[in-house]
Order: sequence, then structure tokens, then C-alpha cells
Amino acid sequence: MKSISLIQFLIEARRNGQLNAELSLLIEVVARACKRIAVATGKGALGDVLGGAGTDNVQGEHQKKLDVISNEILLEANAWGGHLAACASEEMEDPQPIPDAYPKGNHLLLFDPLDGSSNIDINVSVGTIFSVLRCPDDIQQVETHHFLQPGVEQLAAGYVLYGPRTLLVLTFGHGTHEFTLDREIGSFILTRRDIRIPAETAEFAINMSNQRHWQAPMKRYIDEVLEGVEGPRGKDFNMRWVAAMVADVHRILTRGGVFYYPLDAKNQAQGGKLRLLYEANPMAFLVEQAGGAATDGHQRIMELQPTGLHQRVPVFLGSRDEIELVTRYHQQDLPAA
Ligand code: FDP
Repeated sequence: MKSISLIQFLIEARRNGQLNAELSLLIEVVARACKRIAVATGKGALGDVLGGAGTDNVQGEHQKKLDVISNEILLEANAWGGHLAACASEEMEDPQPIPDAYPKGNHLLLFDPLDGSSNIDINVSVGTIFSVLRCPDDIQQVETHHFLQPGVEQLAAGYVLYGPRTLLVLTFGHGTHEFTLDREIGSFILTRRDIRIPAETAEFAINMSNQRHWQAPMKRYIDEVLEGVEGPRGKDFNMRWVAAMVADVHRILTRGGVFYYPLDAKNQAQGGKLRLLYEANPMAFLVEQAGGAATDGHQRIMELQPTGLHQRVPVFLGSRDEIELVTRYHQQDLPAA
């Protein structure tokens, strides 16, 4: 079988009018930066990159050395490319404008440089998540509010999963596609075109240790699922929880399933656990483009109007039938927050 590299794939998409040159180059720059992150994560103790950085990020979470390194790699790679007006990251309180020394483009890039970072030290999969928005025209200086666009405005989104294989999963609104890094030649090669998520599933992902903190609709849904073949659902379910969203979503894009991070008594004050702009929205875009669904329990994630750069939301995504059911339970129980 003739292999298709990421660059060839993007050139073909440009010829088909699916994306423009600037966006295609931006995706290439992000992919190249992620190859460097893959090298850093792969070195582990040999590269002195494990353990804490001794700092906290804007959300008050302890940063790992690799969180900081990955953030710097992405910022540096994107600064000079000429495709961006500004970047925003989980690791930085405010957006970072492109330095005056470099040409500026008309895109905004948001990223979680290393998602699931509690997995780093135990050598389990982690990932980078990114989302691309258009920068409004005639902006002298990019400010936070320019990033506060609903997910339906995303031009592209994707993640890179650093696991046994390094994978890039990408959408620019024409399906969701997977590329595997060929480490010997250093290129991402197309390995799945037009991924589809089955509408039905019997596999769910949730942190069950939070069960006693959940709201009534979540408790009801999981109680019914756990009753298995004897319960109202009439079938046995299986559970998986990698605790790195990228890996859990990748499983769903491979064999179906659902991922839930609901509102609970612990995260209610913050509005949820996962970040809307650089976790929930890009994942929702990828999942919807593969035929799945993504809601906050009440409405489509990609239609939420963001109110803050680091805003958190409840997340329900994956196989469509299951997401419709769990969303219905929430809609019947309570008005949207
Ligand atoms: P992490 O805090 O380790 O970066 O982004 C948040 C996230 O990981 C997700 O990747 C993951 O799905 C979730 O949090 C894990 O949550 P728990 O600690 O509750 O398992």
C-alpha cells in the first residue's frame, strides 16, 4: 500500500479547497513541535525530564517538568512560523502574542501541551491537544476575549498521543483522520482516514472514585449501567479509565465508547474539571467529525459561548446513542447551570 504523509495529505486537502495554505502550514508546525515533545517524553529519566518543575500553573496545579518543556517547545515552534496572531495554553494565565520580530498571521492557537500529566512519571500515555481559531480582522493587539469563540468556530483541532506509538489525530472539518509517526523516517503517515465512532457501545470511561460526589442524573445513569444484563439497559458494560483524556478519547475513536467527566460536588465551584477551549472543544470537534456526540450534559459543547480562557465544563462525549441518553437524564433532572 502506498503511504501518504501528513504533508501530502494536507497538500491534497488544499487542492480540494478544504483548507488554505496558512492553516496547512500551521498544522505542520504543530505536528513538528509534537515530534520534539515525543522525543522528550520518550527519554524519561535519561533526559532528566521526570518529576515536578517546582511551580504551579494558572489553575493552581503542580507543573511537571515535561508540562513546562512541552509548553516551551510549542511556543517556540509557533512563534516564527508567520501563521499565528497569538497562542494560549493551559500553562499560561494570559495569551502570548507573537513577538514583534516575527511576521504575524491570522490564526489563534490554543493548546494543552501535555494532557494527563499525572501519567508521565509512571510511563503511561499522555498527549498534546490543540485547537485553531481565526483571529478577528484588524486587531492591533490580541486579547483574551478574542479567544472566547464557541467551538463551532474552530478551523482545526487535534491531538498527539504519546504512547507505544506516537499518533496525530486531526480534523479541519472534513472528517477525522489518524497519522502514525514513522520514527525511522520522522514523518507522520496516514493510518486511518475518516474514522467512524459506532453509535452504540457497551464501554464507558469515568473516574468511579467520584461516585458519591455526582449529581442525581449521573448516579442514575451509572447505577443502571452497572446493573448490566439484569438491569434496565439489558446488557453488560465494561469500564476503562486511563486518566489521560487523550488516551481515553483515542480508545473511543478506535472502538467506540463514551468518556464522562461530570459536574460533581468537588468541581462544581469551578464549573467542571476539563477546560472548554483547549480540551473539551477540540475533542468535541474530533468526535463529532467521526459521527459521535459531545455535550456538557445539557447542550452541545461546541455551541457553548466561552466566558473565560481557562473555563471548565462538564464533558460527555463518544458514541451517539449513549451520549443522547445521559444528556436526556441531565435535561430531565435539572435546568442547565
Ligand atoms: P490531568 O489532570 O492529569 O492533566 O486534563 C485533565 C485530566 O488529566 C484529563 O486528561 C484526565 O482525563 C483527567 O484529568 C483525569 O482526572 P482524574 O484525576 O480525576 O482521574
